[in-house]
Amino acid sequence: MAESPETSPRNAAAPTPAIAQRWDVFCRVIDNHGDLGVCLRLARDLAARGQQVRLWCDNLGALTWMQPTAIPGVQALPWEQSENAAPADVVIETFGCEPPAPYLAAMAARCTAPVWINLEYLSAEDYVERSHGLQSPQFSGPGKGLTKWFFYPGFTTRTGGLLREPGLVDQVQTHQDALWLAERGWGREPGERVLSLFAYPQAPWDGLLDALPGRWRLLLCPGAGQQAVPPRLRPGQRHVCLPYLSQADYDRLLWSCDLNLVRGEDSFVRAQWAGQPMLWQIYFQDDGAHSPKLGAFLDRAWEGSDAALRADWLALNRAWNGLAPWEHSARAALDSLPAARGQSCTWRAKLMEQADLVTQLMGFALGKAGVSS
Ligand code: TRH
Repeated sequence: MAESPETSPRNAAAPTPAIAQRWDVFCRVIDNHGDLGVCLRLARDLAARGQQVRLWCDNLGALTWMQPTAIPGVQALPWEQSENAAPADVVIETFGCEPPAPYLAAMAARCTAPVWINLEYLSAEDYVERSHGLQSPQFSGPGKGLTKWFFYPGFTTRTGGLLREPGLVDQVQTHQDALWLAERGWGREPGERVLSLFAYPQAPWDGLLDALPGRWRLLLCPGAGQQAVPPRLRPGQRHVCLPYLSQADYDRLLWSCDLNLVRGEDSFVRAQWAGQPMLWQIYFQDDGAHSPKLGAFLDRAWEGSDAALRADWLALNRAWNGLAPWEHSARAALDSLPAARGQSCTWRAKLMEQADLVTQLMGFALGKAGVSS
């Protein structure tokens, strides 16, 4: 990874702390790209603020497209090499991936224990505010004597916030979408709208394509959509199959489209910073836990909006997640894109009221230093 555009002077404007800290971020890739996506974004943001970051991951393959250039201050390293590494000052265990036992033992052996933080998955559900910042003293195992702290991202000021690098929304608002799309051959024809589609295989493709009003250009991100959508296109719809883009370019895609269909966690958050109407296909969970998780987010994001608009967009999100039929209300939502865009911008402004996740995480870590042993 060479220097990436994110570390341009614009983002380097964030105040660099007086004492650069050493951070170890641990990442296990489960089955998609979000685990590494979140960890990469975290590492990049920390480094842009003067921190030294080692990103330990068991599958770094996706970095070739996600981050094809180096980031100053970030080392992406194979998970197994961490077993012989001297622990950093702050250890971020993401999504409960548990660092290797030798590393934990080395943490416990340090005269001043590192701050050990478990960065949890993002949710809008109420339990997040109750759980954020709790501690878990370790009474056994290689980390015996250490304290692990739980850090929950979230959408309210009583959570750890969302990843949002300094200057991001300014960049969104000054982005030249038509030019960016046209330069890549992905632009709109007169009277046509453009959407990005990043979805899981179980998406209800026909329901969506039937619900899209008028003429659309569908920019299909890699994944199931590139096989499922082209043979199903309705009159007035055309598509482009995109390659995997860097995280930076994927952001610009989201900023450029009239509607973004996103999934999982990281693209879901990035679509909210884009301020465009979005549909979220939540990561499916066998126990059905994804349904209340989706509902909790929709309730927050559409709170205070016009009742009919809110009902339509909740119906559309639930239909897109296979949790409700494609009724008139779901289809009506896509006839109200200008109003939905207004709500997206209102929601983004509300989210801007909370401190971003890295600002909070750095403060949290500094506050726990020396407290964790
Ligand atoms: O790939 P995902 O479905 O990842 C999921 C979720 O994170 C989920 O919460 C987690 O439990 C599961 O993995 C294991 O969706 P997500 O979170 O949007 O991650 C995709 C990443 O890939 C994100 O950082 C955006 C990035 N990306 C690019 O950089 N370029 C691209 O072209 C595309 C389509 C995505």
